Amino acid sequence: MPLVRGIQPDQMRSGGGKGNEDGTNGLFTLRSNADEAILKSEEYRKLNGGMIAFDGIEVSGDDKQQGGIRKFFKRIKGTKRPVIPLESIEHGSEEYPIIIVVMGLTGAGKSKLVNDYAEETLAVVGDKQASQTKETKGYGFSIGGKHLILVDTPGSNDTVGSDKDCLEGVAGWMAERYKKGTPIAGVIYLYDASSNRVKGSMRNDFTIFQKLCGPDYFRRVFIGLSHCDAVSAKTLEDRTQELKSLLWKDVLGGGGSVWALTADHESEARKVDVRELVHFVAASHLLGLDSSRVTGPLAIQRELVDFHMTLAKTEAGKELRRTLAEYLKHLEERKTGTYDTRELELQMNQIRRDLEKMTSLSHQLLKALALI
Ligand SMILES: Nc1nc2c(ncn2[C@@H]2O[C@H](COP(=O)(O)OP(=O)(O)O)[C@@H](O)[C@H]2O)c(=O)[nH]1
Ligand SMILES: [Mg+2]
Repeated sequence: MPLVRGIQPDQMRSGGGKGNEDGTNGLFTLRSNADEAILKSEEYRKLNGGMIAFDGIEVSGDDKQQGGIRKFFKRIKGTKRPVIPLESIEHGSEEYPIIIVVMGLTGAGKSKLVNDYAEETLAVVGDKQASQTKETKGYGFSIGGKHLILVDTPGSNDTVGSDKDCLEGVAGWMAERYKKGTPIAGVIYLYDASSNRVKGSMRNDFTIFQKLCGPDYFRRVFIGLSHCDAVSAKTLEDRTQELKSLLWKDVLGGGGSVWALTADHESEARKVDVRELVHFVAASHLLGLDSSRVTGPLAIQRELVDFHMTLAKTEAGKELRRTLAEYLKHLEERKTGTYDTRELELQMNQIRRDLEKMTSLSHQLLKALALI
């Protein structure tokens, strides 16, 4: 099954119509039979304002392909996605909204994705280092007769102090939805494709993320590559191949997928538009709801709500604690031989406090959940 959606740059150059070794047509590439069925579904058509993606695109030449895709994205961009207040969604409708959570490290482009989807500035976009997103926050849309909530989250970061707050915020938000009975349609994990090596923080963050989801939820994980415009096609392809075989192996093996994203198809015809991905996640969830393949909960939701665990006891919580303890050890080692230790001491105290607080604060979380 093809796993990287949207990047087969060489195929573009060599002309359409030819199959890749993975059986795809070399353009948008995702073409397992199941994917194809989703793209052709009534659900997908409705979300896209009555148009099936790639409608009328015959794979018979680059010009024609590019023209077709431009036409499609012009239409999808021209289709209104009205922003509506969350309260009116959460309290006002009989049907569950389609919830899609966007996660990933600080600077990955989560808030930008929300804005690109809305085609207006809803979330505050930061720079690559400092997170501007302090809380887990949903943005409501009315689309194709459905309510959709895109959830922006604060990403974790190299400054370890904030990781506990991030996990707690997201886990709490998810637990609350589960308690209310609303499924989470999918999680888009954004990954900055321009960062030139897999930093320790990325490895840890993805491991914690995996534990948060649990293997049963991997097929609802959509890894989105952001910052694709900042790397060459060759680098993007090489990097993705490496990540697929190492860091993302388990998630992909469990049914997850990778998508190379762009927000602007005027200039870039090889990647997947953020709107298209969001609608694909939504449509595949809706189709699943009509069959036995219902979107189940994330591991963290069951752990917190069904098993009444504190955050520290959950798999994601344990992984975070392990990471924090390891980092603490690293700082302690650095301290020996450092003249001015004030800065290090501050960091270390912060981590110690976080490790302690993880248990007491999650008791508060459990109490809050009990009231729902
Ligand atoms: N060139 C480029 N910049 C991006 C992309 N996605 C995000 N950015 C920039 O990266 C920075 C961080 O984005 P933001 O959405 O705040 O990241 P967040 O911390 O994940 O919410 C901002 O300056 C964005 O404009 C992308 O795909 N390409
Ligand atoms: Mg943000």
